[in-house]
Formats: sequence, C-alpha cells, structure tokens
Amino acid sequence: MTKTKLYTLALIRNNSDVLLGMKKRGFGVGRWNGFGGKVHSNETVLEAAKRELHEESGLIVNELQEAGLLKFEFIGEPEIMEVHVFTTNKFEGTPAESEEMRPQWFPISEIPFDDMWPDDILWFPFLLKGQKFSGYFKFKGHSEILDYTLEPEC
Ligand code: 8OG
Repeated sequence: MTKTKLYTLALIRNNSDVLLGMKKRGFGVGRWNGFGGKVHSNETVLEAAKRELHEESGLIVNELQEAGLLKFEFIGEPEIMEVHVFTTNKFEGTPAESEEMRPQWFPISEIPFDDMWPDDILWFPFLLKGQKFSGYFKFKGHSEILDYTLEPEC
C-alpha cells in the first residue's frame, strides 16, 4: 500500500513581489522555493505551515489562505508527498536567513522558474491569480516530470 506523507508550502506575497528562499540543504537543495516542510504528528497542517514559515524565514503570520493541493510521486519511492500550499499578503517581521533557506523577494515577472522545481511554472499562474488548484505530478528523479494532472478547484 502506498503511504502518503503530509507537507506544507507557504508563498508570501507583498504587492507584486513573492518571497522565495534558496534551499541550502536537503531535499530540493539549490532551488528557490516557498517555505515549508513535514507536518508533525501533534499539529494540524495549518499549524505546521505557520511553524515552518517562521523557522525558515523568521516571518510570523496569523492567517494563511489555502491555495492548492499538490501530490508528488517519485518513481521507485514508496511514499506519495501531499503538499498543502498556502498563501498570504499579511505578515509580521522581516525575512531572515535560516540554516535551511536564504530568503529573497522576487517581482512576479522575475520568478526564477529555471532554478525551481519543474512543476512550479505550471501551477504558479493559478496561485498568482488567486485560483485554487489541485495537481498530481509523477517524477523520474528530481528533474523530469513523466506525467501530470493539474486543474482549478472551486
Ligand atoms: O522538510 P523538507 O524541506 O524536506 O520539505 C520539502 C518541502 O518542499 C516542502 O515545503 C514541500 C516542498 N516541495 C516538494 N515538492 C515540491 C515541488 O515540486 N515544488 C515546490 N515548490 N515545492 C515542493 O516536496
């Protein structure tokens, strides 16, 4: 039976900028991404999203809007990653570098998709226009998408 593991991902907006972090170690190293990680067993997905955002960027948020749901399968790996994507334009603090991430604001027109997970260029347009989305991506290694579905959600 396939096991599903829960993850969070938070994309912070400020006017026409998006906050991304350069992942300094571990899974996704060398790629720009939002802030997030594994949901612990003693917390809700939303609590995990706020905790991970704070740990990795220094920012504090009271509210996060659900933006989308992404599922990832990696050929040869038994687990499906279920990533709950959140967004907000209300936050407290100034982004600060952590052991895991080096944050930087990017204008929407300059999002560095070539240095991000290859699926991001497909679903970011939904996120940026405030349209909820749901996607499934099947990867070979970490750079090749073999198959995917992506659709707007109500
Ligand atoms: O704790 P760790 O850093 O390993 O968590 C993985 C993070 O990466 C988590 O925030 C979810 C996120 N993530 C994936 N796959 C993808 C992807 O294809 N695109 C983006 N933007 N983020 C992803 O696990």
